[in-house]
Parts: sequence; structure tokens; C-alpha cells
Amino acid sequence: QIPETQKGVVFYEHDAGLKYEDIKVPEPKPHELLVKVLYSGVCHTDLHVYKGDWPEIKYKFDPYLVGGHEGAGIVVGMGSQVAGWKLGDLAGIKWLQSSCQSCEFCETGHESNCPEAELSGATHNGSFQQYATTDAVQAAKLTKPEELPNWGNENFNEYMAKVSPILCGGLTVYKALKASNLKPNQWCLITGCAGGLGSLATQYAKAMGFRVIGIDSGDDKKEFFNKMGGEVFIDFRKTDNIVKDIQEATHGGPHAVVNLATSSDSISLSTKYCRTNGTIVLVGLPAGAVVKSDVFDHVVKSLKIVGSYVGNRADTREALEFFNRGLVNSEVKVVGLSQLEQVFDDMEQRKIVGRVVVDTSN
Ligand code: 8ID
Ligand code: ZN
Repeated sequence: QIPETQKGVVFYEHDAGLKYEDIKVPEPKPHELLVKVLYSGVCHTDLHVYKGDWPEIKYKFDPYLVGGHEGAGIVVGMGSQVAGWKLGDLAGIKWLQSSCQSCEFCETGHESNCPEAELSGATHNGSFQQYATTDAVQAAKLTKPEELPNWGNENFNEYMAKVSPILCGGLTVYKALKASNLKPNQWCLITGCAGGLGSLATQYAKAMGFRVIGIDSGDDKKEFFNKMGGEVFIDFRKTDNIVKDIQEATHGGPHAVVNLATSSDSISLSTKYCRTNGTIVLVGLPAGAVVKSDVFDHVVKSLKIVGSYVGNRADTREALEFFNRGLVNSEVKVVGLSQLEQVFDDMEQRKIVGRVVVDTSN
């Protein structure tokens, strides 16, 4: 039985308060699924959206906006044109909510770059509600834990909570690591290595055969990074020559840098310590960020700077397979959806270690 109203966290304007309210359950359009969201990861992107950090996005308030784009749930309804899904399937809600399917970017598997893309939690109400609609083509297919040897149905709730951050965080870092062009045994430096994306990046990088050096700050974050399999941790608040420390630890600098920190300075710094011929991957999106670096270094060291934006459906499937096979363990802290405002506060103060996931039932 699908109710008419549900609990959700909404906001009516950027940065003007979140409300945990009774709102209408949305109706799926012909091409959409209705997903009963059980858990949703809280990505720093949700905080950027709430703050209005990225004026380039055409946010949709009608009259409110529901954030969230790491939703894991059960298909409980669908529109008349949906194919390939049945009620009771497990589905994931991603940032890329839908794309046009016919532009040159969609045609070549770069659907996240589609100019018509709709974004969960920004241009389409997202997963911080108990029932959400999402495009059936882009929705992620989740495997039932009973079909996975190392999960099983008795761990259903834990599986759903832990799989949710893979839908943005895991997918994004997996794709960014592919874009780094690293080869096995090479050094991968991850900035923001103990944040939500960072904790997953450390594990994907290790599973892909790379050596991981991470930058973040705090003893709790260092301990967490080491637990995730990271090899060398640099506390950016404790060193007085970070470039030297990194180059010494990696004998000449990391072969690639994946920038996940929500700080402009740390991005610019990465061009200083990256190894000659290395690749710098931009993922973190601090408000108004620019990369400032010396052209001389770029030319003489022949550095490559590339952007990486979530991933396509194949990347999603692959990122989920790493998780399903137990190669990546998503370490999450679960709190009630009603506590979202507190999670945002903690995130802003950089207090969160790893990922927080909200349980939509409370
Ligand atoms: O497709 C994409 N490109 C994509 C997808 C998903 C998320 C991009 N993102 C972006 C988010 O919008 C956000 O800007 O990636 C960024 C990181 O998201 P997150 O991992 O969800 O954020 P977090 O959990 O708050 O972690 C950020 C970490 O950065 C550290 C903090 O301590 C925290 O652990 N950090 C900061 I702030 N400054 C740092 C510095 N100077 C730093 N770490 C190292 N050096
Ligand atoms: Zn995200």
C-alpha cells in the first residue's frame, strides 16, 4: 500500500533551513519508477546544493526541493512505459537522474555530460524522502543480497545502508581512478582521503592495485584511513613542507592525484607535488574554485589535468560489483532522516569521518 503522504526533508530556498515534513508521495511519470527509499547516503554535493554553491545548476523548487542522490530502495510502482523492471526489484537513485539518450554525449556513453541531464536532489526531488521517483533507464539495478554469497538476506538492511554511498561516492571515485590512467603498483594520492568519497577511493584504489597516499587532517581520520587500507597519511595541518613530505614518501611524487577535498588550495597544491608525466583528476567541487598553477611546471613536467563527473551506467554496474564481491567495504554511520540538518552541520565543520547514511524510517 502506497500512502498519500510521507516524511521528507525539504527546503524552500538555499541556505534558509531544512524542514522534516509531511509531504505528498510523488506519482511516477510514464518512464519513471516509484522507489520506496530505505537509506540514502549524505554526499557533500547535497550540502553544496543546499547552500547554493553552484549557481550554474537550474535548481527546481516546486515549491520545495528534496535533496539526496544516494538512495537505495525497493521498486513499488512504475509508469506505463517502463521496461526491464518489476515490482519488488531493488533500485538505486543516482545524481544522474535522467539524460536525453540521443545527444552526442549520451550516444557515446558520456551521459553525465548530457546538457539535458536531470539531477536527483537538484533539478528533480531526490532521496531524502520515503518515496521518490526516478528515471527507469538511469536507475541503478541493485542485486538482492540473498543472491550474493558474502551477504545473504539476513543482512538485508545492512546491505541497503552500505550500498547507498556506492551510488554516488563509489561510482564517482571508481570512474575518477579509471581517468587517472594509473597502472598497478603506482602511487595514487587522494586529497580528502577520510571523507565520504575519500574512504571509498582509498579502497577502490587498493582493489585496483594502486598504492595509496592520503591527505586529510586529524588523528581520527588518520586511523580511519589506515583501516581502509591506506598506506601513507599526511596531516595537512601538521606538516610544514607538504610537497617535500609527499615526494619523499612516494620517491618523486604520486603518479596521479585524485582531488576530493572541498578546498581550492589543496587542488592547486596538487600540481606542485604530482610526479612528472602524472595526471591530476579534479572531482571535489568547492564553491568558486579555480586551479592556480605554474604553466612552466605543466609544460616541463607534462602534467595532465582532467575533470571527472560521476560515471555512466557501465561504471555504475562495475562499481557495484566491487562492492558486491566484498572488495570494497562501505563504512557508514546510520542516523534518522530527521537528523539531516545535524549531519550537514557536522559536514560543514569537517567532523564527519567516512559517510553518514540516513534511514528514512525515523
Ligand atoms: O562527480 C563528481 N565530480 C562528484 C561526485 C560526488 C561528489 C563530486 N563530488 C564532490 C562533492 O561535491 C564535494 O565537493 O566531491 C567533494 C567531496 O565530497 P565528500 O567526500 O562527500 O565530502 P566530505 O565527506 O565532506 O569530505 C571532504 C574531505 O576533505 C577534507 C575534509 O577534512 C574531509 O574529510 N579536506 C578539506 I575540507 N580540506 C582539505 C585539504 N586542504 C582536506 N583534505 C586534504 N587537504
Ligand atoms: Zn554525490
